[in-house]
Amino acid sequence: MLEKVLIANRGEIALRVLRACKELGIRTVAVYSKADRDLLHVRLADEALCIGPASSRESYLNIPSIIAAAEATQAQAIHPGYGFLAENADFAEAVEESGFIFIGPRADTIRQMGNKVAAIEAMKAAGVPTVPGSDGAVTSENAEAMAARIGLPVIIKAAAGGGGRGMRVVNDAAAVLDSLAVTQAEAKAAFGDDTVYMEKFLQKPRHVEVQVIGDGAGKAVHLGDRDCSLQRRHQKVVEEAPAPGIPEEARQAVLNSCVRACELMRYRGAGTFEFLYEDGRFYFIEMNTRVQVEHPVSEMVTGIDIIKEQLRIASGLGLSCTQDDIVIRGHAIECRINAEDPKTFLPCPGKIEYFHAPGGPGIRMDSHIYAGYTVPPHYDSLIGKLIAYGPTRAIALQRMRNALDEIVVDGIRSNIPLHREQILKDAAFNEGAVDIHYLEKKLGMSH
Ligand code: MV4
Repeated sequence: MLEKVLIANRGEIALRVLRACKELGIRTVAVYSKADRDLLHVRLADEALCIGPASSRESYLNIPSIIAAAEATQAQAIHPGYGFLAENADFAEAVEESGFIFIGPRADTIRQMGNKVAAIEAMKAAGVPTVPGSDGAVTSENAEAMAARIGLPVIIKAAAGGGGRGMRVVNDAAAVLDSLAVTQAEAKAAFGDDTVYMEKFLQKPRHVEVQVIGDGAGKAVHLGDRDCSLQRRHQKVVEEAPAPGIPEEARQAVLNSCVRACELMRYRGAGTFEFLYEDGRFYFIEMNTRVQVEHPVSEMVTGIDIIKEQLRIASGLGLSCTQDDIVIRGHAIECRINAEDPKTFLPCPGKIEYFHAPGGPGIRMDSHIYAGYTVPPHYDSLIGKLIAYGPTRAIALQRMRNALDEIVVDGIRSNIPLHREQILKDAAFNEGAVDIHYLEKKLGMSH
């Protein structure tokens, strides 16, 4: 097993990684910005180094500073968490070239999945179902014919984009060339790459994703699926596992196709296949080569600690289990708790005067906050994740409602009222199976 790991992240995920390391007897190095001296994991780590000023660019995104910290502390491996440098292939490469282990996929895998055209190509070759589309880049020469073949509406997406950045829906044949030019120009400006591709635009899909773990040597397992359809402006708000109401045959087929794809690419570490699900069919859209915010719901229904698996794989110990050992049992729901105004959704940093964590059977709170902690204004507004597990979805939902009645975060505004008063009381959400537009439509109506 690894002996010392540097945690190149902050907030709840840094604490989550620290806890897994401590469980495995791995010593920890925290790196933090000047605005983050008071983070809980910084206090709990064996060693802590300041790597720069508050701005992410100069600290958590500063590759030379992070590698210098690993050298200074003689860490063996670097865990990138999510966000920041987690899916930066140049970082993964720099880490390994400096003689450290990157806790994640090989740099070439990250690079391939970062190019959405290459990712879709690899998935098609592996038998993962994809969206009917351009099968490669779209240009002004072929765009109109492509749109006609696929059928309107279509969506044009940047190959270097992802997560909702750099895409445009086209409803009208006369608008194809203009939309293409605008999307290409935006892609060039945002990513330095104007490659775009085209897909059939699905009007009311759900967002269903598959959690996988690969050993890097051709063995992989899935930990089931998650539904992440409740989102606002491409930010997930509530996630759950398993995705409700999916026919078992379609579910098994897509899960197995993801495992096959991982085995073909000798995928290493934790990853997520993102799908749109509509009318009983799955359509691959992109792959995330990191651990995700919502990984706890998959942990709760499988009993597998995904961070510990990442650490095992990076240690060369392989997976702790085979697919036959993994049973999806019960249901888990996660509410993302953000320091934001519940009406305007604007970030609300500031001092937490009082914090009471909810408890009871099946309740898990992954959070770095404590009474007296000041949420800095420089980073995203996630202050914790409340996870409810139960033997059934109905029980998980009721445990979540109870937990939302118990939790107290005083001193700053948060989206707890949104979860308690709007989402967990919503009839369609309680029935399971709302689409990706549902929350924005509901919020639009109540404003
Ligand atoms: C789509 C789509 C409809 N049809 N692709 C947005 C984020 C990025 N991961 C892909 N996205 C979408 N791709 C086709 N062919 C609708 C979306 C989309 C979306 C997807 C998942 C979760 C939330 C979303 C919100 C708006 C649009």
